[in-house]
Amino acid sequence: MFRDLERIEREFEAGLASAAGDPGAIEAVRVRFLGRKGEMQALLRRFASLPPAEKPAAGKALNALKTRIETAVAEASAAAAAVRRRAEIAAGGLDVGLPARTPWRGSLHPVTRTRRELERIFRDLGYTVESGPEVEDDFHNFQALNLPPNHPARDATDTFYVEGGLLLRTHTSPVQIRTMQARRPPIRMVCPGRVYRRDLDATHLPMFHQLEALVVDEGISMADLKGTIDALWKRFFGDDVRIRFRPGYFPFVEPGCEYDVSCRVCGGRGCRACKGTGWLELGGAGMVHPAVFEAVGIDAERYTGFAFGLGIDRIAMVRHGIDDLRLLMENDIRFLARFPA
Ligand code: 2NM
Repeated sequence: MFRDLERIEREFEAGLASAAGDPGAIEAVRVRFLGRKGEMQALLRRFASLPPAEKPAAGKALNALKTRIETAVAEASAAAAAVRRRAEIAAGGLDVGLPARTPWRGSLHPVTRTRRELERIFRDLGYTVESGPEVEDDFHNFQALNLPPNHPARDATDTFYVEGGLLLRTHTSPVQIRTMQARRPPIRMVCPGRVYRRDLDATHLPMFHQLEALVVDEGISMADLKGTIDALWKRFFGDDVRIRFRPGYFPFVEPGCEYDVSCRVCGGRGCRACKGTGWLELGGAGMVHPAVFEAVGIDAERYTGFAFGLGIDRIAMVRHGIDDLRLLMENDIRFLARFPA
């Protein structure tokens, strides 16, 4: 028995030494000595049939050898694993420089970004940014803007009316009326905000975003209007943009016009975005009607002014190449995440 123990220990030491560094060979050594059909199991079976007097000493030696083998196998496995890991790193197979996953950051809505960009341009030009109520009265939304009592825009099929004879503003112009009532010229202001109309189809939503500009002072002319619109869109789209003005009618201006910018998608050659015309319609403009000044108590003999408007949602779509208005309102995070920062 004891001679066998010594022989097995020698064979184990020799086997483990030749397996060093090779995890597969070390496992084979473990199975050969500690496995169910291994050398130690064979010794244990023989131990059971020893005479009782020999058992204590033999058991002690058997346990010592088993512990010795288990410890040595564990150490050899750990050493082999460490050697292999160092070799993998040296070979470049394990990229310890791989960047961590970046955290989700969130971003501003394209309409918010466009509104802020426009506000920045107007602030730089010396304008104030004003706001006012979205639930308005008839005077500020229609009457002061020279819309007669029977004007179709006042119809309940076009305007949302709420309790108490109030309504949801159909443009941001009532903010300009309120500002002219509260302050004397010179006035240079813009008012961005939500407006509401009873529309719903592929190109119209019942709520959208407008920005209107108003300048009132002595000697303001149509030339100031054209120069300002030109400066705005050159700053927003770049110096290569071209602008054109067409006659247009709005009750609150005289003369009135609509204005277009050369298509940002095709450069003016004609494409789907501009319906082949090479021009994008951006808004209306004009010289403030004397009846508007009269409604707010500004002397129309002394002062003149210009005003113009634009749709922020439409500008955001042109700016970011978005082809469906509904994408701006669904707040689908997969869409919004495409506009970082
Ligand atoms: C537009 C187009 C033309 C406009 C005029 C006024 C006011 F209050 F001064 F009379 N506010 N907004 C105006 C003029 C708005 O947007 C299509």
